[in-house]
Amino acid sequence: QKLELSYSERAKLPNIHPLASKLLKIMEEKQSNLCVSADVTNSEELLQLAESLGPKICMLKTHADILQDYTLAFIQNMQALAEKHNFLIFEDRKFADIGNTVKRQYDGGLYQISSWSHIVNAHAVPGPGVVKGLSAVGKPLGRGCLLIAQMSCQGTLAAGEYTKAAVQMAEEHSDSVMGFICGSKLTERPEFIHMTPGVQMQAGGDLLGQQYTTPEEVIYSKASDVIIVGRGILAASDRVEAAELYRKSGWDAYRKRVGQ
Ligand code: 5FU
Repeated sequence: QKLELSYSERAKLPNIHPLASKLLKIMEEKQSNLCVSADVTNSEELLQLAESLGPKICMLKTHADILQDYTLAFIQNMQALAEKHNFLIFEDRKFADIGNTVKRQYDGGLYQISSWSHIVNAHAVPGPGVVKGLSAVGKPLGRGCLLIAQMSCQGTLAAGEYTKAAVQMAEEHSDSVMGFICGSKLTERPEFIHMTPGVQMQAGGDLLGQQYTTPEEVIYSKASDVIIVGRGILAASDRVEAAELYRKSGWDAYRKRVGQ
């Protein structure tokens, strides 16, 4: 069996996106391929999560538009915690409009996402314009973008030929696209980061079509790079303990995959 490059070897590849390189270094350093999906509605609670789980994660994923009390002051505290605990912030905004509109949604409005989020994602459905629009804002700021090539939910249309087209779009815009939201590894190019939502310790789902796979399955069997975990951690009675379980499970699966 041919063993894969480690996260730290990939971080040094000559053509890697700078932010992908930074992420891989953080992952190796913190021994964590865990991204927590901090889907809470109160900004104080979000800051507490970032403070307590910060040491265990490589990335924190937000949905700024589910917060009931979003302010730019709060987001500055969030940035400070990302610095302190060395993790990246990923606003799961799922941009999906023409280039000119996503550009304005990315740097404007109430949220001013480009000013604080290291990484954002986009649907491939508009075609390359969406990537170009995001890149016009994000590139000068050193930001990165993920394309949604697959989704975790039942009946998703992001499959088959659509997924292939999304991968091709990423490969043609690798100066701004650093990876994918996906269920499994989609390209042999080790510069791209694969990130997978729909992860819990036990396979299953929720009442609205979400489908769960385990960290071991995602990282070892499907060869993805990062597990994204929301309710698996948020609904636990001890969130720090739960995050540690996911971190360890994801990291053990990675070590098994690269033969370390
Ligand atoms: F692109 C996707 C996807 O395909 N599935 C997802 O679940 C994004 N997500 C997000 O990951 C979703 O919006 C939630 O924020 C998170 C999963 O949360 P869970 O509580 O672990 O199900």
